[in-house]
Amino acid sequence: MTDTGTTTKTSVNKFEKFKAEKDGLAVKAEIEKFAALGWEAMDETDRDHRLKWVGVFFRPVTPDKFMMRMRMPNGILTSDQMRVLAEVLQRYGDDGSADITTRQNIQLRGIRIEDLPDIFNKFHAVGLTSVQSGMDNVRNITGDPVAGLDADELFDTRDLVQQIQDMLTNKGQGNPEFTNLPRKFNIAITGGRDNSVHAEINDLAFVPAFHSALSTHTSTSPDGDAARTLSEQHSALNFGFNILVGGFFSAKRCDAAIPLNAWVAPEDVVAVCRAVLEVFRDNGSRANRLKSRLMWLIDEWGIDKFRAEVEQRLGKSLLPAAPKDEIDWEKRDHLGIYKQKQPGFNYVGFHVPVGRLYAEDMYEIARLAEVYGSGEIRLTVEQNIIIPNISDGSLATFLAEPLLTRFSINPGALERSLVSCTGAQFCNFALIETKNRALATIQALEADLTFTQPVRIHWTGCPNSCGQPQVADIGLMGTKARKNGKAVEGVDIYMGGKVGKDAHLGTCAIKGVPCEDLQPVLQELLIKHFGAELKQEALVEV
Ligand code: SRM
Ligand code: SF4
Repeated sequence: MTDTGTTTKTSVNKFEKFKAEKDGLAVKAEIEKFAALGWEAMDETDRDHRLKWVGVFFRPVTPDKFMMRMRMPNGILTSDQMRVLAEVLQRYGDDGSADITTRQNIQLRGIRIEDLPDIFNKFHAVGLTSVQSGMDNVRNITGDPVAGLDADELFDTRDLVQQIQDMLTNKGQGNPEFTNLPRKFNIAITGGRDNSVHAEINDLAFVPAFHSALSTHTSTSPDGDAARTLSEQHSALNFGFNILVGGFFSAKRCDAAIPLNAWVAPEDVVAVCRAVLEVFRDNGSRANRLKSRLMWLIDEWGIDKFRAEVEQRLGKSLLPAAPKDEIDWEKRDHLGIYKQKQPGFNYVGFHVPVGRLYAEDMYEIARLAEVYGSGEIRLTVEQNIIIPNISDGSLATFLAEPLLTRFSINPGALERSLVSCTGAQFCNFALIETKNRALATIQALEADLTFTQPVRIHWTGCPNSCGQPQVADIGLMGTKARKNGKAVEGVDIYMGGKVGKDAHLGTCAIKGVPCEDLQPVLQELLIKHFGAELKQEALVEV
């Protein structure tokens, strides 16, 4: 699934070799040259790997059409930015499409290498960046999608997420300090109560927690007094974050993040991110890419040593974690109409089937955000969209907009929670086609069954788990199955994933179900475990 590039246990892998020869970010200065050369004449390592440092992904499935992965801090963009993304896609006609990703982000498809200089100029003009969004970099930083809108939130994460991105990317220009990590790295930060970001599946996550022990804490660091001063500035509230580390999915191993046993005030979050990344950058394994994610380093050192190294980089000791975090709500999906904390205003979440968008949809979303809201658009990790700041007075007209008949604010019980990775249409790791199959499957199930609750079904095309099957009620992971002695497209079925408060990962419950036999298997699981019932018409057919 994953090209490990491993040579021997002690030597560095092939990815490390090409990174040492030339830093990935170096391609930023060569875009004009690549555009003139064309994809076929380019150096293959630049094309297939280094271009990912500027968010440009060679797709072997469609070699002349690249994918571009943006950065959308906290999943927020403006209508102007959405329009520019639409404009880029529009020139590719039927070849151009976009996907909302499982990290609150947007990917564009159909991109031709000769257009890159123009595309980067357009991005720059509206403050968009795609830098450091692939390969051994920190991915899009996720935050609560209703940050600043939700009356029950404990902290508005928007500014912190932007600050972390600015630190990592030198305000979108690219930052060589963090362009050669041993492997990819995920960061999430939430100030809401429902763990909307899936904190547990990030290498580094910050979850809200009040600390009562600030006044009694004795710092052991040499400059403990300085630390105390900063923390005490915040002690009027004692609000901050407990830190989780090491969560990740990979083909070899999946683990939920574990507590660092550390609490941090909001003003120290950026410095903690920097410290953790420096420790990972300088100590993470560069031998075997299957064992390079942060958790492997934590395993090797133990959590106490890891924490001590982070504190050393930080230059002060961290307070112990608050005894309890404030994630005490079930996860919300934000679809529908909700009052904002700003009186007289609402946010409306609508469902984008499997996250797929086309240029005309994006223009329309930008228009709706401007006409009815403040021009702001938000994305969720469920691959859906929220338009905030719609006044009470304009809500009814907004809800009558034709786009909402396709992108429903109240979709069916399976449709509303459906998530899917890219799959075989564009991804060469895929073992199965996902997005179209995911939609067809739930449409057939919804036709035959009635539901009393939404059921979260996640599809992922291979064990890399981009579609997060382990967080789902029912997770479907592409595999090769056998039927009548032949290899056919199939899935392993995961069950038991729990999100929101007390989140935990699901595990594989049934292996190797051929996709063509999946429908009755899912129907049975939905009836047995999720209270679904056969409709009268379906009973008659049986
Ligand atoms: Fe992913 C690699 C798509 C979220 C784990 N992922 C890939 C590549 C780049 C492989 C490739 O070159 O084809 C896929 C690009 C396909 C394409 O054309 O779109 C890809 N990953 C995606 C997206 C688009 C899935 C989606 O449809 O939403 C998500 C983009 C997020 C973003 O905006 O940055 C995406 N990937 C994830 C997640 C979920 C998450 O972050 O919550 C995971 C599991 C969590 C994690 O990383 O711990 C994930 N992707 C992987 C892995 C396995 C990593 C590992 O340690 O082994 C790979 C393979 C690799 O890195 O070697 C991978
Ligand atoms: Fe591609 Fe999906 Fe596998 Fe990720 S999980 S690598 S998007 S097929």
